[in-house]
Amino acid sequence: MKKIKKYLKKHLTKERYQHTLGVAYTATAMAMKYNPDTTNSDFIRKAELAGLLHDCAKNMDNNKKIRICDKNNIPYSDFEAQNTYLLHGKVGAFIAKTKFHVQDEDILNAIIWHTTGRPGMSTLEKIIFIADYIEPSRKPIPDLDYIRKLAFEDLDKTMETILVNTINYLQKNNKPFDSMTLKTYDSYKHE
Ligand code: DGI
Ligand code: FE
Ligand code: FE
Repeated sequence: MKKIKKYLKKHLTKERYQHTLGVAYTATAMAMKYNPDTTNSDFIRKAELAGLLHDCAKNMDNNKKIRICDKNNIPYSDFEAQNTYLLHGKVGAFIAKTKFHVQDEDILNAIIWHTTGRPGMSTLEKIIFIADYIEPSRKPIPDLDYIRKLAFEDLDKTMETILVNTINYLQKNNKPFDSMTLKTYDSYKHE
């Protein structure tokens, strides 16, 4: 944990580091609420680690992200190649695995999918996706305090609400959708 924090402090802006700590402790609290096995705290520790690492590649140079993907056979779509900030999840998971020896697939998937989500997300994936959106230093977003309460009541309803908000935000700002964002939205909107 110390080594990871040192790396993050060095590679992230001050604001991004602050956000990262916020996601780590929000995810920790959510994991306490949704822990599937209350005889131990493995799940809680996983959430903290995934939260800490989710944006570890966020401030990386765009060309470097592409280079890392090419060199390590990490596939990406044309859309991701054009909107390279979407790649920080995949590259972040690669760093988690190679630099910090994270082997747990659930943690790696939570990092990979934290921006677009995906259909059929695990509880940990949902927690990181949601914690990213609701952590205390997030700048005001519509319905944020309603979503913060909902996050501790119903994960799928929270997913749906965040995805509706994100789609609306992208539409309003004429930003193109990643196909995975739409697939995720479709899969949660009727639940
Ligand atoms: O890295 P963070 O800023 O903490 O959060 P994030 O990784 O969830 O990224 C959030 C941004 O990603 C937000 O501005 C919305 C944007 N985003 C999510 N899905 C899509 C998207 N942007 C585009 N262009 N297309 C998408 O499908
Ligand atoms: Fe992110
Ligand atoms: Fe984030």
